[in-house]
Amino acid sequence: MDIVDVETTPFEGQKPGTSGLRKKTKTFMQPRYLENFVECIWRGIGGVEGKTLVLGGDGRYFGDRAAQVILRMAAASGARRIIVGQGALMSTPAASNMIRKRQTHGGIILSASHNPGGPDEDFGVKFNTPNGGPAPEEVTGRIFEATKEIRRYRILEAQDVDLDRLGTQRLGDMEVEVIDPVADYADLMERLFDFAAIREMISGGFRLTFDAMHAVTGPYAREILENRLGAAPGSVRNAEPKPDFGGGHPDPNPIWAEELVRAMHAEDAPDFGAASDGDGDRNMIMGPGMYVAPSDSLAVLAANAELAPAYADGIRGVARSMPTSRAVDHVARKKGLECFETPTGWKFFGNLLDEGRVRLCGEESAGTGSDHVREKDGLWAVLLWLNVLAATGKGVVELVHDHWREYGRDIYSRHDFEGVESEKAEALIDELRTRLDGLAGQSFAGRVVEAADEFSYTDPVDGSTAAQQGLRIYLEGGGRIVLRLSGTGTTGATLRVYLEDRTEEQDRFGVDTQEALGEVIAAAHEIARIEAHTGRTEPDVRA
Ligand code: VG1
Ligand code: CO
Repeated sequence: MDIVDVETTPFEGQKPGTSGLRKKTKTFMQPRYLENFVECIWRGIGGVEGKTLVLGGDGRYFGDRAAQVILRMAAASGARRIIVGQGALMSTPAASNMIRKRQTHGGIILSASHNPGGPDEDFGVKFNTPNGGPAPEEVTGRIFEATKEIRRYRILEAQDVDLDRLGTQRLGDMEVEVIDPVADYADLMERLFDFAAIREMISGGFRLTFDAMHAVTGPYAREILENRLGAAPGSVRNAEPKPDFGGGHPDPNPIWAEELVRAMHAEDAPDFGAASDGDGDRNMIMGPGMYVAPSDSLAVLAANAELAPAYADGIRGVARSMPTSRAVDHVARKKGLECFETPTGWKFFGNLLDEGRVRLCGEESAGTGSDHVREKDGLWAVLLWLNVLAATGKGVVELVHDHWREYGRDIYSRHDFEGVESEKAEALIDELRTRLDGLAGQSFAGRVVEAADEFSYTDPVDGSTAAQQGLRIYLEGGGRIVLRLSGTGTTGATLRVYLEDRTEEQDRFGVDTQEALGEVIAAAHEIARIEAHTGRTEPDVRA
């Protein structure tokens, strides 16, 4: 087996976004594109010689090929060992767990998460650091700098490694350890939660359905929900990971998880419904006839986490991304917990979790997690919900309504305008930025602006800063509008408009979210001049 140095030239735009480098699959499949980026990961982390890394992915098209390339490149650059999930599969939270458990130097996850997969869709590469979390901006910055200068990379000429065969093989001087990607993760879940109580609830007739959306969580959910917790066979739907996710978007929101939504609105709806995304780090929670907004889910979990064994001694503090609703803040205030507001993206929770300042975190985009790993974790959220339901004996709807009665309701929705021309989306943000200072006191669609600013963040642990993280407009009466551009898309720009209003009136708890937010939505359109800039009047997704 020969090590070859291949000459290359830089590709433009290999800048990791909110969560890794995401591009069209065909972009990644161009000769040298993936190789350049991987070589730059090695350079960004100070080389890979003698190191042990974890490698996994969400099973999307090209993941198996990319895994072979990464193995040959790691072997050529002197890595000691790669721990890889069988079939190159491993969910993002399971990879985070494996990185921590085996005390490796980090890991690579091949995923574009909730983006669709296939030759004409998206692919992605994420690097996670030794704490199991997404690389912070300092590291991704070094990787990006390297992509601008790269002139050669190193790769081994060799046959494919058999990634279906469990056990350790050699590739050149490197060890490739193929592991069952599910077992360790399932064991971890069993240590965190009261499986006996959940099993008893299920055997007592509690029915659940979990939609894996043909993505990576299928095998995990089958093992945990059906095998270990006794849910009826078939409770996990779309459980077979497919390279194109069965043609769908593996994004657990009411638009893309429509099959689950239908099941949960049927007359004989199960007691609990959930879905997860491509790489298994997101969750959507439903009760019979009810979609639980992720921001509410975070607040409900923060209020009840102590009911699960892992959190019985308290959760110390909580953190939410800035656009996430302030529902969890009310819980924190009442329980005397520290509460942090961070920029979008899980990497910003890492330091707070490492320092033990917070134990629970969440994002409005259906990501919830804790200090058990350093990624958001879809099945973890499902299991914490089940643990809380088992411990309280309440149903989902009752639990949420009780929560609103105690803490008030933060009515919340996110509107996405997808595929907007980048220049137009940027112009909208730039223009609004210049008007922010003058907004206070003005009235739009009947709502008065109380304050407006642009969010920037200083990490309380290491003092690093992140500027321009979204425009915030606070309305009198507790409403809020946030605007930012997505950092995970691959075509044009996605404008995200986050809408929120607050009510403590019990008779408004049952109202339809979009209806209740009518004024705030109208104010957002007026303030940001969405139609004038983008030509759009309606969003593509209301989450
Ligand atoms: C989106 C979400 C963000 C999430 C990120 C990665 O980012 O808004 O909350 O952390 O995706 O999630 P953006 O920049 O498009 O708004 V995942 O499940 O892709 O790892
Ligand atoms: Co994801």
